[in-house]
Amino acid sequence: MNQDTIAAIATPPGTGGIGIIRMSGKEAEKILNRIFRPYSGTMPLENRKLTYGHIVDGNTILDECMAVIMRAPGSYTREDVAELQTHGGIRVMNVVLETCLKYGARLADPGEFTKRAFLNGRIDLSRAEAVMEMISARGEQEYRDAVRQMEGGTADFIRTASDELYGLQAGLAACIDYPEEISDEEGTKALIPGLEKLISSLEEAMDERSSRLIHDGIQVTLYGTPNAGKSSLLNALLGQDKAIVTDIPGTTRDTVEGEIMIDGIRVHFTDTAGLRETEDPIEKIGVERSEQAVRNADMTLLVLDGSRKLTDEEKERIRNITDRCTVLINKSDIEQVTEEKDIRAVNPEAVCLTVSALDSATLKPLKERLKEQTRISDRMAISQPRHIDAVRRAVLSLKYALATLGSLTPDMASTDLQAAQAALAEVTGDQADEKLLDRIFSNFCVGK
Ligand SMILES: Nc1nc2c(ncn2[C@@H]2O[C@H](COP(=O)(O)OP(=O)(O)O)[C@@H](O)[C@H]2O)c(=O)[nH]1
Ligand SMILES: [Mg+2]
Repeated sequence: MNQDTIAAIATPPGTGGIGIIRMSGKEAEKILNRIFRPYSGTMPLENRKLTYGHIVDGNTILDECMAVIMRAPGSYTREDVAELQTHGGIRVMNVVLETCLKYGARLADPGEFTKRAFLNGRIDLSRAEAVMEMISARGEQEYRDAVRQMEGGTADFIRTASDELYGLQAGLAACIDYPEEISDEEGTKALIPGLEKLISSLEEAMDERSSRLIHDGIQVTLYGTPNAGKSSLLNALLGQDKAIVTDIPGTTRDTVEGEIMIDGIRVHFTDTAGLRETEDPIEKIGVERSEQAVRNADMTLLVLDGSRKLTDEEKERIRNITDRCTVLINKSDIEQVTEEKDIRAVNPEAVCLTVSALDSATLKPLKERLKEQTRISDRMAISQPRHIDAVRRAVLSLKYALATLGSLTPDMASTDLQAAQAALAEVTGDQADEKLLDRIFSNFCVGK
């Protein structure tokens, strides 16, 4: 149990209708009683009941407010928690916070309330991380993942796996302890099917691709010759005029970015400076950035002007496309000189779509293609990069155990099963050192 009492402004910095100042710890109620005067005059406050009154420092009124005390263990942190709902002004919230500090609270570290909830056993580590994911979630899928994890989806899965593993460990221990009753060979053989099943269920549950999609979305880069219509396509895809469009080649000198949601996944577009030889030093840097954006993309769109013939440079680019690339033949609304067959003649593998930045209906097949890229697995129980890393280490140890069970003595496998168990425990925080906790909670915002 922590001894000191922490305080922080829990609402976002800025002005709003209401601002919440929160305290947690042994002194929370004592401090609250010093600075809060209920209109009814009745003290102490009723547990978990919102009460109207004034915040005061001695005889000075600081604000009108609503206050609540949630006594341990029935609170977010399992400690005494006091919350003050003041007016949501920057100055008033700071004055109230300073008054809490003056009477004995200490300013909370980022994530410290949630850290206490974890340390006091109210939530496991994966749920604590879900709180942060919930706060930072921007996409629908990320938000849903946070809900799933907050409701214990990850913790339940890990604890079930861990129980199965304990079963296997017990079986193995029996072989080691009673060699005269169970022969090594018999005993270890019996464990193999369970071990294999556990490995495949863990492997199935972690899906790195879906995890990345949920948290990072996908990066799509438009590239190609100047004037092909990249910026126009970006604007059409975003449904807003983000990039400047002119008929002067070299208009886009820096990368321009924008984001849309497809099925709850963030699709992040980067429009680039057209790729061409140039003496202009600024445009040169733009071209270098374009090349970098192409390298970093999950998916690239090579934009060609269908009303012109392909240049040698473009043919070279078509030859060099990767399987992440879709070729867009743009300007289908005017007379076409270059068509799909011309692209295929250069590279039979090329995936082509004919589009017009001026006609959003032609972008439908492109959006369908993007949609395919954003599909995520619905069987995923492990979705956080940190959890995936731990589960992968667990699987590795289980595979070592499987290999040793066949050939070496049971003692060797036993060490590997223990290592797997420890890796699983990192996810729920049943085994977590201070360093790991600091790393996780320092990413939180203050007041949560
Ligand atoms: N007719 C037609 N003109 C287009 C289309 N897309 C772009 N343009 C025109 O082509 C020129 C260059 O467009 P821009 O988007 O700036 O090309 P970028 O250099 O590749 O970014 C502008 O005059 C646009 O209006 C299209 O689909 N159809
Ligand atoms: Mg442009």
